[in-house]
Amino acid sequence: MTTRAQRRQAARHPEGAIDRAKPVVFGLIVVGVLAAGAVLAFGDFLNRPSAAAGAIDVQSSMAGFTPSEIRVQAGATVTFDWWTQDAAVHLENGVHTMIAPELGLNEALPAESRRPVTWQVPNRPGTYDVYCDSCCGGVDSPTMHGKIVIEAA
Ligand SMILES: [Cu+2]
Repeated sequence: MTTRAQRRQAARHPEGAIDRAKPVVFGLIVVGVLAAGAVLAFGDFLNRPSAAAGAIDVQSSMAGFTPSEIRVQAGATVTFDWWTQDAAVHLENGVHTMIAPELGLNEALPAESRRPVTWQVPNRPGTYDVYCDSCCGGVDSPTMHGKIVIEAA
């Protein structure tokens, strides 16, 4: 039997309400931690500035160029939206490179960065080799080679 005094005591010390709220608070903390983890994991992607209109997304990594085949129009001016997530410690001189001597390309990309590379495509349709010479065996490694296909305009 509950006395009036006991009910007053319960009103002043609502431990029961706190106990009931604990699972809810715990759930909110779990959701918050997961959300923070997702932001940390995917923040790089979310923060990537959007590429200039028409820019060609090119990633350099230990797996080479992605995409490994880049198609462009002869005589066009194109922009590569070039980026890497690799750390400097894995890269000679702290950069990936993009080298195609026949095409006048010889560019460098610092570790964990992105930069636009604007390139005047020669008016010479064909398939050309492009390679990175600053990681993973460089020009001697098949992995570090890509293709640039110049299509007749
Ligand atoms: Cu490289």
